[in-house]
Amino acid sequence: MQSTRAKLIQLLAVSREDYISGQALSEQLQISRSAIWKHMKALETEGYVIEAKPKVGYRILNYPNEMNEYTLRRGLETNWLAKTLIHKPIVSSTQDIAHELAKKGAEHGTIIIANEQTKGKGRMNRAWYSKAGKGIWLSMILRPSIYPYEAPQLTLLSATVIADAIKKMTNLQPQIKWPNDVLINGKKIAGILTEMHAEQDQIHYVVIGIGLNVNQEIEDIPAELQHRASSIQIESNKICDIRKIAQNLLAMFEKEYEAFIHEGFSKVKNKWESYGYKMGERVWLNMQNQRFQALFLGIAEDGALLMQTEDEDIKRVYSAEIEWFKED
Ligand code: BT5
Repeated sequence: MQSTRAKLIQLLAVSREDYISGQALSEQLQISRSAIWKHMKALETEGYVIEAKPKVGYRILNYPNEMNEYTLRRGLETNWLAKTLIHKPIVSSTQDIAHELAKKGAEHGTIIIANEQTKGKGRMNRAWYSKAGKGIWLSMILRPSIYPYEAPQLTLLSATVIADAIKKMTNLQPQIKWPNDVLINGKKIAGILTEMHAEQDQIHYVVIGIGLNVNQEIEDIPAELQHRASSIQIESNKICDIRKIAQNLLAMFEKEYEAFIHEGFSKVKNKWESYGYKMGERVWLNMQNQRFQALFLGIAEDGALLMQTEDEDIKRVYSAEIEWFKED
């Protein structure tokens, strides 16, 4: 059951720039006009800026830095992405909800976003810390017409979109650590988890999970991660509007996803390389029980890492443990 307050916000959000009369609100919510006025005052203490025009009605001039379906939708510039948008205050993992919905036939572009995750997931069952109200924790359901082997390219695409959004909205310089981490000043601030349900040559659906640390302070980050994880606020010293970043992220993702589907991976590859962490540097690789140094040249057309070994051989690396943070 939606609370009266939530219904009130919804009615005001739907009428957007137009005023909605106290009479209409009182009829639709079945409460008195003085009760409406009290709710409006309460909303103002929550950070909403409400204009009350005598004899005309009410409208919301500004929303607080709070995420819900209405605040997220307002000002969201997408065509199909987030047409179905589900916001939850608290979930175990947005990935799990996305999988359940996708199995039941949820449409391409469905977004599940939460304020807090109690069991956020990284790759290989690692934990992803998702403190309430401090970041963007979202999953998108996509049904792309690509082959399953091309799906990892969507991870690389997502990383470039996160980096672009950070660059656009802050004065920070993001970098992407292959394959799925976005770093600022060498510390991880975002991670991507791409999971899919597919057959040999057909994708049923992909769920892309994005976790982006926005307003954590250092004490919000678990002690054991503080030396390698960070947030936009820690790095920029500014509190950011999480909702605006989420909206930008979605609008930019939609555009780049369409370009990728129609034009292929090469633009993503170039963009990715412009952000590539340690590109042009030597890194240590552990592969097939061997440890060797190689020069990180960039990524291939299929998203693999291009590594040049001591004997000048160029290897395509799809999975290897890379010692990104080792200096020698
Ligand atoms: C990732 O995994 O980086 C993918 C993270 C995806 C999270 C999103 S949030 C929305 C959606 N719903 C979910 O349940 N998941 C997705 P991986 O590369 O395996 O990195 C995981 C590692 O990052 C952990 O083992 C920690 O070392 C570190 N880590 C955990 N939480 C972090 C955080 N909030 N910020 C930075 N690093 C973190």
